Amino acid sequence: MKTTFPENFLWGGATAANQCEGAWDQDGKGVSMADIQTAGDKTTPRIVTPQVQPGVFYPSHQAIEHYQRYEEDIRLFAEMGFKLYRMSIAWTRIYPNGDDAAPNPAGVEHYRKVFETCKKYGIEPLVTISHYEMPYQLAKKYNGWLDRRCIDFYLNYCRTLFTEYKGLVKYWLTFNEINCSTLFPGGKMMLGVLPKEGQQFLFSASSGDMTENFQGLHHQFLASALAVKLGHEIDPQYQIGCMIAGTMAYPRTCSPADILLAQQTMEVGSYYCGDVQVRGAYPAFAERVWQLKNSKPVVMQPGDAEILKAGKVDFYSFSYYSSSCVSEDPQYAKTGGNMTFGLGNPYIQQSDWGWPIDATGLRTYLNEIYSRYQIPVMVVENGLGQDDKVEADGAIHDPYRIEYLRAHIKAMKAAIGDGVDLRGYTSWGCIDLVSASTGEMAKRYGFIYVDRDNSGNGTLERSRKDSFYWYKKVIASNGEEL
Ligand code: BGP
Repeated sequence: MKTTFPENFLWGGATAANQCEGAWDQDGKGVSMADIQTAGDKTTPRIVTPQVQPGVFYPSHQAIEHYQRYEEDIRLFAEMGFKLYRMSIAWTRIYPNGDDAAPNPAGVEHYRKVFETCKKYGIEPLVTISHYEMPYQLAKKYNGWLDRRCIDFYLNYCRTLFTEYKGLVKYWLTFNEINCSTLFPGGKMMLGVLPKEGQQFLFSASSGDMTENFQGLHHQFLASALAVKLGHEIDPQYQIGCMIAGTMAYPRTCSPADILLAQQTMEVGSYYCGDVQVRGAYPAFAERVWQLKNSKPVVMQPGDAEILKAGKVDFYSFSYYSSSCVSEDPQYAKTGGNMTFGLGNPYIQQSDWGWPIDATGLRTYLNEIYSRYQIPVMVVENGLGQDDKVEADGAIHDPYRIEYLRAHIKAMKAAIGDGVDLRGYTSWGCIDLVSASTGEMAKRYGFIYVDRDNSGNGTLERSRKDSFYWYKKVIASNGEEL
């Protein structure tokens, strides 16, 4: 039994453009869906404003200025020994409105420089093509992914990326956490749908009509499949993956009803999207999912099934933070937990932001996925969001983060021992950045501290946390020194 990481294992870290770049309106960039989201916190939800409003603080607008400081940041990643840097391209830097006739040359050049810098430091980029930041104009003019025309706009964008960065990039992900729109009605915001005047998308609302969610998602599936096909035509070396928000659903009790519910939760949460993107067809249980999730059946056009079949991904990637419990028993349904993570689990602890911490669940999930799909797997997000304290001497001691990551890396190692073909690991927010769910800076994931607070104050100076030196050792020893 193998219990070590493979020799060429891809260690690294992950970011997303809208959470780190800033420079939201520079060098021809258009407004994205992320640019109209206000800051929230643990208890205050982020608000999506109908357009960019003067005097409102939007955390993505400056973020941590990775746009200006990418060189310094990549140098720090290299110092830790990164082999892989997962990052995303802001669609609105390449096509500011989404439906422009030609790409924006300044945007194209920017990412070329970023990739060249990665190359200089021996880091392979892993590029998310769309990470929660659809061009605002596509939302406004077309209602986002509810309109099939967005497939063509997305493919134009992909064609530009695949052609311009041939030789500089090998790994691509078509959509970040594509399954999020299946989870709750407000997930349609991830599909580029704007709330109607005076309305808000509530991520805590678990009921409501989901027909638009599933239809918009169908269009993304088609776009993803066509992108995979196109990418392989442009460069057969390209490795193009799906990206799913992965979470293990456990039955809260051993009642058969709870076992069934846990299975169905996994189907909605992971396998519905995974099956389409990996196997190239909707699963047999699709109709039950639509029924369960209060959606009318997805409308397919002639030829759609063939498109899905011809665009199967090369590898399965996912984010993993937590597991959740589900139960039919109203006794548990009433207690603890939130919508996203289901019911509380008495066997596991939660983070300061209420996210359950369950490293064993990562091993279980890896085994589930690999035995189902039998294609290479990558963990492309994982980490602990927690605030850090800067000591008087400038040191930042973050043993809690090291403990979290150590446990999850051990779980991956065990999964490799189980036989899982795991190729890479990019921990989330390798440098502190804006939180997607709350818009805060205080929810820090980084090995690198960034001096900036929730209201946008700070020097933006970077400093190394204890976890920086720890992760460097982990990489240098290929996961042996934990
Ligand atoms: C994932 C997103 C990331 C990231 C991460 C952590 O769902 O793909 O963009 O932000 O979650 O979440 P948060 O920033 O809300 O703590």
